[in-house]
Amino acid sequence: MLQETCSAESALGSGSFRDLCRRAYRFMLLARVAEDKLASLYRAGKIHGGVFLGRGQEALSVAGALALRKGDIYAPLIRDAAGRLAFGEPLIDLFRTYLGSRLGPMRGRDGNVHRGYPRQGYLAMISHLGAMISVVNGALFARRYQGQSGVVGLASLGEGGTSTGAFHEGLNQAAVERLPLVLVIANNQYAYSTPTTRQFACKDLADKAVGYGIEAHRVDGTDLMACLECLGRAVERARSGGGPQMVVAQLLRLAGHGEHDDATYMDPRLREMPFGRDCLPTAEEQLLQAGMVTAEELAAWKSEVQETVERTVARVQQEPAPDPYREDWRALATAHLVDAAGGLEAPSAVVPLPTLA
Ligand SMILES: Cc1ncc(C[n+]2csc(CCOP(=O)(O)OP(=O)(O)O)c2C)c(N)n1
Repeated sequence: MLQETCSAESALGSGSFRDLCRRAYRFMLLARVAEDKLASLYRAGKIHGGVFLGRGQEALSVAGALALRKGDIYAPLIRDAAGRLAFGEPLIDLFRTYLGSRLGPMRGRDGNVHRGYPRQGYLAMISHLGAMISVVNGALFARRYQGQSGVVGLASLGEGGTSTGAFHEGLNQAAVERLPLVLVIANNQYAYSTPTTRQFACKDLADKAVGYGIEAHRVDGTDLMACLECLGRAVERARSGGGPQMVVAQLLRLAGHGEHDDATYMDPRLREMPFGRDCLPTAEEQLLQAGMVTAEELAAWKSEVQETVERTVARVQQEPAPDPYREDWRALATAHLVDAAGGLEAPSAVVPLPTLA
């Protein structure tokens, strides 16, 4: 049974890998700048509800999304702003959801991250704690029954999620059925305030794969190139009949659980560990050293991204909030939303909402 530790050395010389790294970095940067903006809007009292950031996890997140292709299934979680953008979600959807715009994919009804376009394989998250594994399994079964092959489903998870019953049931089913599932576990050292020592007793989470009879890949989640190589390989293994793939990444949550959480319980020494570094400046260094980008390009990208984020927020702040007197509230908000919004290829910005009753 394959158990490997990933590095990017073999991929370094290739031109397509260079392009992939450049794209990946830009999505990481976009997510970081957008999430920093969200944090400041939260502090200014402009956001009702929680804000959950993926700071420190952008490299892994983006690598998962970029390893997928059209027709695949993607189930991101709360730390996956970078992956969502890389999978094709328009930036404006993020701000419209958090700021409660009626023009957003959830029409202003969701406070933060439960958005998606299921018809396009981009699943709306139910819970952070393992629930999405069996949803991805279901989507993969549907493709199987429709006679489609070569489709991969990727589900994100935190290490805390691996302690749940949903994790066990979902992963066991995927293993028994040899579904093309890629389960990406971001071991960011804390589940809210619970450290890994109180979460699992095995030495390495990847060891759990043996018990399920599936393949495992270990990766440094702060190393963009290693993540791209690792996720590319895991997705291809799943696509070509290798069964479920577990990817376990070591990194550190560089924020609180949410922006309401000052995370004073976190051990500051973790920042000094190899997995404690910030993947964004690390990726910049990597790209510069490999000659994949120039300092001038980096500077231009940064100001372009900053400007895009500011412009998007300014636009969303002018948009209407839901009107309780005109909304056709119903138990399943998705009854209208998903079909109407147009999804990933036609950003919701240009698609009219359905007529309200
Ligand atoms: C049943 C249930 N209990 C608690 C929560 C609150 N909650 C959401 S995420 C989370 C921690 C998850 O930790 P982990 O899986 O390690 O992911 P991370 O937050 O570190 O990305 C908790 C306690 C919840 N959503 N559902």
